[in-house]
Amino acid sequence: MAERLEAEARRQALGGLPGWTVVQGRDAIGKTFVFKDFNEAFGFMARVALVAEKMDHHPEWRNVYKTVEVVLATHDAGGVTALDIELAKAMNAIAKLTPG
Ligand code: H2B
Repeated sequence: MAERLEAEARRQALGGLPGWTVVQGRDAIGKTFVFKDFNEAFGFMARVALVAEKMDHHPEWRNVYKTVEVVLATHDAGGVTALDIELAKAMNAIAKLTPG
């Protein structure tokens, strides 16, 4: 099972992840993605869902119109692991591919 990242390792990993921050009150990271419209937001979610399923690592997220609020944590480990960093990187890459 993936190990929880220590605070310093997590801080360092977040340095390479534009827009991602530590979530207040729990061991998790988060980012709010804002797209052009609902179509772009949902397209992003659909692409991410395929990656998440392949990784067997799934986001906590909430969509309101063109905004997608994402929280990543590894539930089995009770905190942030390398899997969350990997999924966050994939999300940033997919968001860049999404026009708008
Ligand atoms: N997603 C996340 N974010 N954390 C997990 O610990 C996790 C998961 N565990 N997706 C996976 C599924 C596990 O429940 C299955 C059985 O592999």
